[in-house]
Amino acid sequence: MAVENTFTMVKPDGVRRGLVGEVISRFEAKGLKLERMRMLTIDREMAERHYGEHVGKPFFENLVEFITSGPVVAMEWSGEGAVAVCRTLMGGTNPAEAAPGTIRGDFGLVIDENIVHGSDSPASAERELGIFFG
Ligand code: IDP
Ligand code: MG
Repeated sequence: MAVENTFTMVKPDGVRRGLVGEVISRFEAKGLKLERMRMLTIDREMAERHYGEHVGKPFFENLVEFITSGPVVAMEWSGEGAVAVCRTLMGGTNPAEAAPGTIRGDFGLVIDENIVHGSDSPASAERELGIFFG
């Protein structure tokens, strides 16, 4: 395993609920290093770029509506195997099924509002870091 950089984001529901500190604390406690952080509100064009793989899926319109509904906190983290480690700490996509002890498992209930985003591969991380920090 090598040192990787990955992209994560506290989504608008997580910001609204005051979970930014909780998410950062969990990543920091694991030993990951916060490299860059930025608060912004995503517009439709940026949402379509970020979620390009989901264009045309039945939930896509809802997803764009949701992700543009308020500010997000975008972050870059580094560490050994950071991409997979962040995904593990986040838990499964559907919070109703995500394991207790994970961010989604502990704080979420429905798939539409699952608190955090994390890149799913080093290639996605590079692409997404380019969108948010390029
Ligand atoms: P991930 O966030 O765990 O990587 P993806 O499959 O990449 O999951 O989906 C991106 C986001 O789209 C999810 O985090 C969730 O917010 C939303 N999403 C995915 N599948 C569904 C669905 O079946 N219904 C509603 N929203 C969904
Ligand atoms: Mg994904």
